[in-house]
Amino acid sequence: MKFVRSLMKTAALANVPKHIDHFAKFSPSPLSMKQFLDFGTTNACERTSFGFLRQELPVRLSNIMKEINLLPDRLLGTPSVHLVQSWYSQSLMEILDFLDKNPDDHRVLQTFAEVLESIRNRHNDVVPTMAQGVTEYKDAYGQQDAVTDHNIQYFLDRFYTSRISIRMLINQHTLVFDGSTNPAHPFSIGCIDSRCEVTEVVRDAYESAKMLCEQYYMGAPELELREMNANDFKEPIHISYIPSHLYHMLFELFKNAMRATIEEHEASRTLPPIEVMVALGGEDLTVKMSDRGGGVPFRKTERLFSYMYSTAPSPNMGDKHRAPLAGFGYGLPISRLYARYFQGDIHLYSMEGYGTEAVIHLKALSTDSVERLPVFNKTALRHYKLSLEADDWCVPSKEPLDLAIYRAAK
Ligand code: P4A
Repeated sequence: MKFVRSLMKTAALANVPKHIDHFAKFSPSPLSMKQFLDFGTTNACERTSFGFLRQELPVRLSNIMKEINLLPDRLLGTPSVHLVQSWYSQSLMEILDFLDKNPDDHRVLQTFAEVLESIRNRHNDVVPTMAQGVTEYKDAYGQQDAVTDHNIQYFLDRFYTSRISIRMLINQHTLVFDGSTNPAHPFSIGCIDSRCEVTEVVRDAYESAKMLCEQYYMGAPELELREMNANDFKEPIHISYIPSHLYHMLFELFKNAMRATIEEHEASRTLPPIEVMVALGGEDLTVKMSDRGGGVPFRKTERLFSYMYSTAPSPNMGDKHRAPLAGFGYGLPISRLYARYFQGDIHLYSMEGYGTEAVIHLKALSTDSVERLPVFNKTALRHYKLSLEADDWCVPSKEPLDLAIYRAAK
């Protein structure tokens, strides 16, 4: 019986490419924060959510699976990437199973929620596993050329964004419809907090980073936190947002700021504080974190967001054996994806010799916070077809030009 079932699974998986081709023809449908909120409150209907997800999840999965297939053969051929691909195929097939199921049957809805949870768990280690593939590729072929570097950056940005969005859909469905409400968080709708107090998240992230920092070094810089709510001077700033996403970004930035501050001021007895300013206007919510950690040269700031330059987190090692505050995992690139996912961004302004300002820009309005999703189309395809052609900017030569060669012959 077990044999027959595994045989049937294998046969079903043989059809995966056909399903991928079909669902990748559709563009993903981005949702706004407001739609997520309405869906979790006024329009909460599990049948509707089921109907949406059994179409939308295959579309999002298939769109990104098309792009995995376009990776360089030497990366596509690594065991890590194969493993990730097999997870995606398996999850796609499990959702397609529900296409002919009746939404009015509550057992169907129950199983669907369970399947979504097991899919989420299956994909828990996608980031370190993919990173492992990139490491294997780097070790085998050395630090690559600028084109490969660009292609891997392009792919992983899209791939991880897609994953963030799929997990967001799964989390909303399973949390909103699990039948329980959390009295401690009356404004929570799934993983969204419709009144997310930004300075509270700043303080939480600071405290966790401070704990790590004190474990590793002997102290930690203080926090100086200010806020400016231009819409209502007396109210603390709150927006509709996913607190865990904001926490992730802030925690990462605090770790970097602390590390830079401590290493820059090792010799002296006092540490300059980390200053955080939170501002709310009509359109933007901005968080600026300033440190006096000495900064990095402008030429190198781009590398802080590069997957190829980062020492990737390893799936076996996890975070346990790494030095705390090691940074340079995928922390910064992925933090920027969280910001961009709802139309925000993260910018780093470093002044070498002084310090760094990290700025998180987010949309203040739930109608402006719309998912930013990759779509597989001809334009995306062209990015992978970029080859090693000559650059259209001159390469500065290290050798001084010998102007004597232009001297007119007598
Ligand atoms: N100066 N400034 C930063 C770093 C240095 C910095 C730094 C040496 C570099 C790598 C790193 C952590 C810190 C900062 C704030 C930032 C980013 C970089 O947000 O002060 O490990 C990844």
